[in-house]
Amino acid sequence: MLAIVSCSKPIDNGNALWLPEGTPEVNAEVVLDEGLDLKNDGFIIRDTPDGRKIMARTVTGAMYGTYALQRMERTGKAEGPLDLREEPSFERRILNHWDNLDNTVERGYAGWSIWHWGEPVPVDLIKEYARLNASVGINGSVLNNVNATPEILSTEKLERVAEIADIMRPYGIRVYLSVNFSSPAALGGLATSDPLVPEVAEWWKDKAAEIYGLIPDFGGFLVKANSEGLPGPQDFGRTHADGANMLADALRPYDGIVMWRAFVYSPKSSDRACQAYDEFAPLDGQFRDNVIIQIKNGPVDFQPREPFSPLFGHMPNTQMMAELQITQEYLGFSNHLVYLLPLFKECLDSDTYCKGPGSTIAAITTGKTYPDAYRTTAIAGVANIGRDENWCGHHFAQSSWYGFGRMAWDCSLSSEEIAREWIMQTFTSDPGFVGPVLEMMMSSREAAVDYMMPLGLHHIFAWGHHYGPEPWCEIPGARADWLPKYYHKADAAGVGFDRTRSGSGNVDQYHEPLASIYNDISTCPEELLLWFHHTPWDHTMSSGRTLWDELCHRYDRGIRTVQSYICTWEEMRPFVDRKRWEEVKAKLEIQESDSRWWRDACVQYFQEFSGMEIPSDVSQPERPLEELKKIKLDMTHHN
Ligand code: BDP
Repeated sequence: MLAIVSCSKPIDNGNALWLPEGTPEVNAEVVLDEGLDLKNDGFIIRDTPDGRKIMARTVTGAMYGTYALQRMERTGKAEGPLDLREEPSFERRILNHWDNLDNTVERGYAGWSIWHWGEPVPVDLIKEYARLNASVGINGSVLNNVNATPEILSTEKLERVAEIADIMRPYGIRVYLSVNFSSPAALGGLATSDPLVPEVAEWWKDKAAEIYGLIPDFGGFLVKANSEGLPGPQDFGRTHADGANMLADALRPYDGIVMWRAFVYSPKSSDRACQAYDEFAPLDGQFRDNVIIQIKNGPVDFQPREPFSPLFGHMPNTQMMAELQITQEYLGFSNHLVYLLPLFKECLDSDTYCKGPGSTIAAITTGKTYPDAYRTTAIAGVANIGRDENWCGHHFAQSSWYGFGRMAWDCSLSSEEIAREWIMQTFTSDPGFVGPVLEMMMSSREAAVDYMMPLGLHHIFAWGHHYGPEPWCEIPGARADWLPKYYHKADAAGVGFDRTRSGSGNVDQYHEPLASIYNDISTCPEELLLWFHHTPWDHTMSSGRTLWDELCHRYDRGIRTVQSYICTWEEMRPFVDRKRWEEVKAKLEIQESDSRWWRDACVQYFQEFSGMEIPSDVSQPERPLEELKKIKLDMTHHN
């Protein structure tokens, strides 16, 4: 047994075991005991006759215990007697950075890449990043964009990756890389990247040897293949399984993994929501045991609300992990206050019914539903981090990063508990602040759904930047399924995508009873109505209103909720330093004005089809549609 008698600073206990720089001072003794029965960097915090102890098997576990106790001290939960034991829900808790080698960040709204490619290594910044992640239990970072360039695997870049890995290692964080499937040809000069050609497999094996020579604890590869124009095994007539397995074999000697993304939509079905399932479900059971299929929460693309991806319920012999988007690509960038944990939890808590009730996405991806299929468990969040002074562009956007980590560590925590912790540690634990701000955060995702895309509407964004509304958008020659009209299908009869059995049949990708519930307009949850049904404008909703009136009410409700945030924030002035208060205030004003923009655009556009009056008890559109159609924001390079 190794006892560390204090944990205030980096400690060399004589056994070359250190708690990393910056680990907080807490009122407890840290005890490392390799014989403890604890999984995966878990820890115990216990009050004993000799005082309070943090016990762990690993240094990383001890570090997590220290942060946990600090959190408890700061949130008023450290009163004794304590006896708690924590082990993570997911073994791999990973951030996906969509950072490019030119330091831009795809869908990043918080400045340039923190990795400073091509510039001196920002050691202190990376340490700080690692410490923030460690404090919530995140233990992996994919450093580069899923739209990966072959160059990331060049020796020069790998050496740089190794330097970053060295800085993060003490904090328990492993690095991973996104790789481009055509690297053997594009970087290695081979004639092909066909996964079944022996020279190609050899090339990847040599590359893996080079990587592990530099980074012994390298985590593995993330792969976007045959998706949105990226190369993949299908270019050579091979399957996703052929491609993933070839890479998995290269990483196997080092215990590395392949996270193979299921974000594909080759238009074999006329409904994009069906396509990932169509391609992947038939491959169940064909993947090596060091491959995990990484699946976005919804079947389309990180919309404000989607049903869960039906793939989760249909690969019982395959390891799966959820990919959530922390960066707010479709939720107002870093301008809108939208706390995302309710969205994340909605996904994890969704019951797929694949093995009867209780087969939630959390149960599946933590390996409980199909234990035989899982060698490792994981979860990924697309990072919202950049070089901005506050890391995320919006002070409140930090809460979704924090929350992703907390949920990945313990997926039974509620989004409210997580928000409360974050508020108390970030601002103040004064109840006069915590209560109103908690209410604001907890209602914010639903407010965004209301003012952007209520009742199951989706993907009616402006072309390219996904910020504002453009339900009318038409781009000659563009893929139909990148355009709003494909999704909303508004006409004189109604609005919404018919995914029922008489439509695209997507409902049958769900297990019963969901398939029948979604299929029937009278049982389909209203929040998903226009996702699954082309619904008549005069359809009666549970409120007693027509669909048209309800739609107008939802937009109005969204605006009113954001307006109430401005009032709340005014009252919070005494609790917050001037700088942060003003910065948040300025963003709330943008959000409020954007919410009216969404209402003006959507209500007036859809009115052209419904031909119905806007109810008199809601706020009325302010700007004419023709004026809104002229708005052209250049937000493609938001950095
Ligand atoms: C979409 C983004 C695009 C990503 C793609 C992906 O618009 O920038 O490359 O997803 O996840 O959400 O691969």
